[in-house]
Amino acid sequence: MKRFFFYIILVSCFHANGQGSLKEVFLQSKMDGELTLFDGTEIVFWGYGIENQTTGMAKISLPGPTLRFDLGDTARIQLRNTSPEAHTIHWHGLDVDQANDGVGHTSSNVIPNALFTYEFVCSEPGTYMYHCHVLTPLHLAMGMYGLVIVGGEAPEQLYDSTTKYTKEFSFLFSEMNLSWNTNPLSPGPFALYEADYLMVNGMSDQELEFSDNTVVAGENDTLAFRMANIGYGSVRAIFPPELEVYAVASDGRRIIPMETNELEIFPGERFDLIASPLQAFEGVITVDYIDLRNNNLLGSNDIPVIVTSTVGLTNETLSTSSVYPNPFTESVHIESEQYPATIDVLDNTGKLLKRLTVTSASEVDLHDLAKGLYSLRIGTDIFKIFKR
Ligand SMILES: [Cu+2]
Repeated sequence: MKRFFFYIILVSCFHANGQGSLKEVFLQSKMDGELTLFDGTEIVFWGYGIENQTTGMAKISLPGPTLRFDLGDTARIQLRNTSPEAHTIHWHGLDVDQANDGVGHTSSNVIPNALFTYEFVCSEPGTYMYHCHVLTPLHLAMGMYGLVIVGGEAPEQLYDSTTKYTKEFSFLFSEMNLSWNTNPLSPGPFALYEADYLMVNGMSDQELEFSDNTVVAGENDTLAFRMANIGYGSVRAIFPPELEVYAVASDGRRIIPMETNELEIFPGERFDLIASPLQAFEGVITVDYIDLRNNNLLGSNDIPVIVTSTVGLTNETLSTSSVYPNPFTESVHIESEQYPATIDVLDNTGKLLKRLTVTSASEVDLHDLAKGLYSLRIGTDIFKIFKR
């Protein structure tokens, strides 16, 4: 009897693709988002948020939460529509069947107060998107989108062992039309759409500086960039010369690795990239937004890139001082070659912010510093440190 049940379980596992597990996500669609843009403009947005299973509440974000699955997982997404209009989730680029595809007029609209369950097997690694497919131009521009990531064959692999990385960064490019967001119930002709705000993960301009979207890495790291464009214009990512960048996949499928320093990403496209720093440096990935109706440059965003030197952190023959973790959030652990040691904390312009003396290896509290890049001077050693 026992053996019989074991057999049944085995069969049902294989049915769900053999290796993966069931991963459930509880989302709500709502139309009550409020956001202050980088220039102080206040807007309303619509979107998706994770439903708290204790309180039943959800708070939506722009973009929506990134949904992450392992290869082979069965993804089960429960969408509860707590807004006054119908919505769906379309799984952009994922291999799902018609009933789960979230195109309102060919599968199912999720009407107000309804709960709809989407289910599919994550059969291919890669970077995908999700968005509402009801009155798509408007609902999408109002903020109803997010990223879906399906992990590779093993952790820290985009696809397989040829696409290993040590740090991963995701960038979802989008736009926002101010008049639609101010007056979404009478947006006017869709053809008159204008991209007034250009975004990276929902942020623009100076918001990107020292945000969680900053690329912070050591010079020995291998970086994975997942880039996706959900805007109506195309996006051109221009990489700093100190990064060697290869596109390894397009739209969730492997391509012959292509070295790139400027990558154009059209609406709906995704690219997976592997980047290796050639040296320690500070620079930016410039993102240009292009209006496809006339090829005009609409504007740009800069994603900061800070690659710190690992000399002194790992190579004990060069220095016996060390500072970790880097990046840090509250405090850093400091070890010096000799004690007592004077430690200077300098800002990015070289201005002395703090001086302290330690008599042994110490945990130094730096919680009062703002997010950003600093220098730590310990004797003759200088460390670039980054506060998240
Ligand atoms: Cu919608």
